[in-house]
Amino acid sequence: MSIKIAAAVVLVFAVFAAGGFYLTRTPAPASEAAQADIGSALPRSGQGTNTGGAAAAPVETAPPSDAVDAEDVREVVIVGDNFAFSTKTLALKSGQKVRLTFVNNEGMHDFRLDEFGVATKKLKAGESETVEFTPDKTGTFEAYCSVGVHRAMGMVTAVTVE
Ligand SMILES: [Cu+2]
Repeated sequence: MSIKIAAAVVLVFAVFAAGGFYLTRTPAPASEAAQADIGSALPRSGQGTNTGGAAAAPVETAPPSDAVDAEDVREVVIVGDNFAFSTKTLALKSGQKVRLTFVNNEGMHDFRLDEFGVATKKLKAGESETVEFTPDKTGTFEAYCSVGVHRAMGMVTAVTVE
C-alpha cells in the first residue's frame, strides 16, 4: 500500500513538474486516479504532497533537484591492476560533470588527468577514491598512473572530450 501511495505522490509530482497549470485547466486522468488511491483530500500544493511522501518512502520522494543533479553527472569507475587501467578509452562531454571512482585492485597506483586537475592519492590494494571534475576543453588527453614507470608500462587511459 505504501508503494502505491509513493507512486501516486511521484505521479502528482510529475504532473506538477510538467506544468501545474494543466491541473487547473484540464485535470489529467492520471492525477485523478492518484488522488483516489490516497483516499483523502490531497493538498494542491507541492509542499503538502512532499510531507506525505517523505513518511511513505523517503528515497522515492527526494527533492526533484537531486534527480536533476543525478542526470547531469557522469559516473565512471576505473579499476587499477598491475599495470593497467580497466578502461583504455573514456569518452566524456565538455561541460558535463564527471564523478570518477578509482578502485585499486593490487599494488600501489593513482589516477591522474593533469589537464583537468584530477589526481587521486597513491592508493594501496583494496583502496578507492572518488574525484569530481568537469571537462572544459575538447580533445584527447592521457590519464595515467604516476607511480614509478607505470605510465610507460601502459597504465594509461585515453580520455576523449567532445
Ligand atoms: Cu600504477
